[in-house]
Amino acid sequence: MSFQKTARVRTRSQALQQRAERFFPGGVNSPVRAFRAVGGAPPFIESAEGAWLTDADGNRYIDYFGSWGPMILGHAFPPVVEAIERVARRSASFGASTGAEADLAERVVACFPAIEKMRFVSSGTEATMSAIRLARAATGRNVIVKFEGCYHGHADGLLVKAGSGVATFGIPGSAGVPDEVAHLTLALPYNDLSAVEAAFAVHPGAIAAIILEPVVGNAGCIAPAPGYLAGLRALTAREGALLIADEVMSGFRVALGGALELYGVDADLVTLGKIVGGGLPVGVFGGKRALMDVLAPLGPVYQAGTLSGNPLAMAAGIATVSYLQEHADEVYPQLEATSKAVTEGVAAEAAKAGVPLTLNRVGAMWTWFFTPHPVTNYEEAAKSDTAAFGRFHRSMLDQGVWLPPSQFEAAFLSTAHGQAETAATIAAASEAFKAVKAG
Ligand code: KE4
Repeated sequence: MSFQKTARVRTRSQALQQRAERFFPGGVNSPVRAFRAVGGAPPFIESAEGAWLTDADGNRYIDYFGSWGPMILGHAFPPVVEAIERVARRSASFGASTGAEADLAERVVACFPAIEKMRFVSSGTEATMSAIRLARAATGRNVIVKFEGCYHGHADGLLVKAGSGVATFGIPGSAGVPDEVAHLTLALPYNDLSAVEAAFAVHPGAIAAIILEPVVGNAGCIAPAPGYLAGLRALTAREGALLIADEVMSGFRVALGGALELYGVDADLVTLGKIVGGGLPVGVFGGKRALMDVLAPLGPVYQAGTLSGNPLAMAAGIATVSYLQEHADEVYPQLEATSKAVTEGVAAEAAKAGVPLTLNRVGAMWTWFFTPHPVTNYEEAAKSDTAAFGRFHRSMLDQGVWLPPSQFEAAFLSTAHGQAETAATIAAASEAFKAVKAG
């Protein structure tokens, strides 16, 4: 497909933004879409196909956020479209069980051996919120440990920032989160096992679970240090706490079986989202059978959802996950090769331009941090030059390359991205680093 170089007119997007602001705070239904972290006005999308987005003014962009992860097979992937069309003719929702739920569940269990039983929900937030309720019921404990820079959706107890000391209780990370709720969450530095040891020492017998992104995407991309995940697994097993691997972003992306497969670690509970729904609303929480059978209607833990296991979402998820399973031997090496080529090609342009850049990548998720220093936790990520990232983002967007609109997000690509997109992206970056230098 042709790569547009002309200046971009976005008058229709601007009109749509003004209209949207009448109905939605900031004109958006999710804050990051407002481009507040990078400046400029967000284009409105009209359609997408493969690796390419088309906005309301007909401008085209190479897509490197892929609906924040789900579109690993590219936009409008024919088997997914056909599956949705086929099922939609039989009604969109029943509120009763269908065979399709177990059809997708069989595939999830095959990819994530840590999941023996599961529940479908309609978002990653519901998945993590439910997993935490389950962990508290199963352990009889209330304190949760999360890590700074990890995002697990917007449930109150997970919108918590670190307290003053490493093992002191968290403080609200959002207005509307009561101190009483925040005080049940500890926010610790990622990639630091000593901080977790200290938390267990200060709060013996009180910690129900540790929840983490096994590959962080929400601070920008940060990989687990060697031995970190295994260390968390050992500590939680020793202390009688549960380990919740939030693979909403990394699941099916960094490997078919997510980070758990990639790093060879186990978890008591796993949450999934994004790719498992193929672009439709699906979240999953699951784990060992004995843990999951505590859920209603079998046990005392209540959890429910009107559209849980929705037939259209199941169809899109089945089409996506079954394609990944059947073609894993070519899909993941291809994603790895394309990601390596484009991320290192752009990093080479930064070096030529004298722009400090640190590339963190795990498979087909990565971040170019605008800092010369290594980034192994959120504190180090936060030292990035976000203004420089903003200039980079705006220049790339104007050249037809749409990156996630925040330094603290991961970029993604799909099997639809190929050499043409890689070459165009590197060429655009060469120009964009001039804009970064110009300040
Ligand atoms: P949702 O409730 O947005 O479906 O999932 C929450 C969630 C849970 N866990 C992880 C690891 C996640 O990355 C997410 C959501 N990711 C963000 C992207 N950083 C979604 C984008 C948005 O908020 O609009």
